[in-house]
Amino acid sequence: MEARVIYRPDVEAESFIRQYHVETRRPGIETRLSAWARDPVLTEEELAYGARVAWRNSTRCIGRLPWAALQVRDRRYVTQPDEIFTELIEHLRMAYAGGKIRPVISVFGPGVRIVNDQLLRYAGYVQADGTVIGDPQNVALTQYLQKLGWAGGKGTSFDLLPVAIQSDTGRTELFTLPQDVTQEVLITHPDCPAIGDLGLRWPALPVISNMTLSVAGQHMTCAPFNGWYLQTEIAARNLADEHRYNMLPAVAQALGLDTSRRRSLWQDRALVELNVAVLHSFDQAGVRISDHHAVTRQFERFAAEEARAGRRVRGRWSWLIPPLSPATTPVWSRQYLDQEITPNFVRQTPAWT
Ligand code: HEM
Ligand code: NRG
Repeated sequence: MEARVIYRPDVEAESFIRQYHVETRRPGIETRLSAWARDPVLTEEELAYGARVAWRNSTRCIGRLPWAALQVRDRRYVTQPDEIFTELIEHLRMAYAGGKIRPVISVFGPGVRIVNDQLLRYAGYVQADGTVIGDPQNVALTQYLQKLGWAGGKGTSFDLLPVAIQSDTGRTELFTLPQDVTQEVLITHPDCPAIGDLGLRWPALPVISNMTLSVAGQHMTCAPFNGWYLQTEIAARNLADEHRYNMLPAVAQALGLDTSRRRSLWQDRALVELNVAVLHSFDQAGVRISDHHAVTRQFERFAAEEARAGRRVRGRWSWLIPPLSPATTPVWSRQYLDQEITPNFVRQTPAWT
């Protein structure tokens, strides 16, 4: 059974409870619906299934094949920032698993949110001349954290930011993650040492912490989740984009390419080698990472499994194709229904706007 685009919480709740019972072949729909009318609280099993379906419904995610294996930590009874922070540390440990990264979501109680868009983010410091040291994408977040009292880091290009947790009193508290849960991978190239000399690095885990989990008409604003990285996210965007770390000129120089004319395709050649370097580095470090050829074939399997279950695959094609060699992947020649349904993850407006 499929969910529909609906907005009334009671309708959404009934729709989800029916979907849960049908998809998991559980009897007793009507009994559960009347119990819900008296006490509209998701059971642990319903919440876990709702979070998994929210991932399954994420139109911009190419990594959805293992949606049913998402580990769900029901922490709805936790609402205090210091207790949430302790749980975040435990989340990171469980998710990293010595490099064998596992997809995990922690669902916290009402009235709280995490200010940071991800748990592991690098500061972006604006210099007097307007240039940025660090990640230009995180300038506003960095300034907001400084306003909240963060003294700033060492001033390197890769200073991890503290985590800000906002409670329903409006108070925001800052926490620094211990080093044993903030693993990073140093980037080296299998046969170009000069690329390793650039000193590039990236966090092992993407932990998205600013999306609301919406299940059965309920909105869980503090529900950080993680999977593992796809190398193009780091190598073709974060380290490569002109408005991010803008490393292609330095990589091209390390490779000894002719950068005097774009027509030499130095940017394209540097881009491929940076992607080779990121995959090589994560593999060497024993940290799980996908590549765009494997993940797009896994997505084909996901689409086939969804079709077999009688469900339409929703997707936003422009997000699903990789930013490197997209036409070499099977997703290139597919079309998907670009439509949002619940359960799902919904973006929040930043705390500083
Ligand atoms: C987006 C890969 C796990 C939910 C994405 C994107 C990629 C990706 C490449 C596009 C990001 C971008 O262009 O900035 C993966 C891989 C996973 C994984 C390789 C490995 C298991 C998950 C999990 C969830 C999830 C566990 C939730 C439970 C989402 C959502 C987006 C997304 C909601 C859209 C984010 C946004 O709008 O900014 N994923 N993902 N993904 N993914 Fe996944
Ligand atoms: N592009 C972002 C991360 C977005 C989500 N990607 C994942 N999600 N792989 C970046 O930090 O580069 N996930 O849950 O695994």
